[in-house]
Amino acid sequence: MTYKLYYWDGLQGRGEFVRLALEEAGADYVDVARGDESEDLGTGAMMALLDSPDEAHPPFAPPFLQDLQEGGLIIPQTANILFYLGPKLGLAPRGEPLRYVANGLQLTIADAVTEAHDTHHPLASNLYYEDQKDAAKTRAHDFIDHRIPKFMRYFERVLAQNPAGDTYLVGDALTYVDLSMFQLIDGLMYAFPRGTRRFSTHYPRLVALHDRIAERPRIAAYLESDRRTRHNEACVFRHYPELDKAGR
Ligand SMILES: N[C@@H](CCC(=O)N[C@@H](CS)C(=O)NCC(=O)O)C(=O)O
Repeated sequence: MTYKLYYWDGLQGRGEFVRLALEEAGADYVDVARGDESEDLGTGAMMALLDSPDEAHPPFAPPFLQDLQEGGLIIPQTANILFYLGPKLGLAPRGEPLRYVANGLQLTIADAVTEAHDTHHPLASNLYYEDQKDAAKTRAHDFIDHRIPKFMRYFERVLAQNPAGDTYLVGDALTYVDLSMFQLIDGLMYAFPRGTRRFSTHYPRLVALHDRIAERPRIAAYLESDRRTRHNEACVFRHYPELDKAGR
């Protein structure tokens, strides 16, 4: 085994952005929290590492990755994990300059993910959704009316203006950023089916990219497998009908 991925069991969450890259590359990895306690896996093993007083570089929160080929080095933060894994998995742009462009896009995707999370937790992450429903509605409707269009118009423009053509977001070959864009669009479509109904009209290149990614043989097999947790209301992308509304 080469990599251990640490992320909460039972939801796609931010771990899914890393999982998609590992799956596309056919990497040798284990999803620690989903594993069996008898094999020193499971959520207990993840918590033990998070709280370990002996870990040289302790992570703050899942997801984090452990590279067993590098003495068990721990890499935290979704975008940073993908920046690290990209070249090793053949999913980074060729050449250093474009790797920073890819990282910039990945960080922008992370911003969009955080804003999607904040639609159902606008006041405090520690409060239940049920304790902040009114604010959530205001935040979600603003997200649908203003923030989703701003993010998606930008990503559509990135794809349209790619000097290497509009098949991939960066360069002329698949990168982890394309896989993450699939996940962002997939999550938004799940959470806000009404708000995203006109996506293919407004963002045709992005929707085509999403559909192409879903059809890649390893991704298609993964999406059908029981390794892909279904979208649910424990995730960053939650479908609460009362937060959804028609998009512009
Ligand atoms: N910026 C981090 C955010 C990590 C994060 O918020 N992880 C969540 C799960 S998706 C968590 O467990 N947070 C615990 C906490 O913030 O206390 C990333 O992109 O990886």
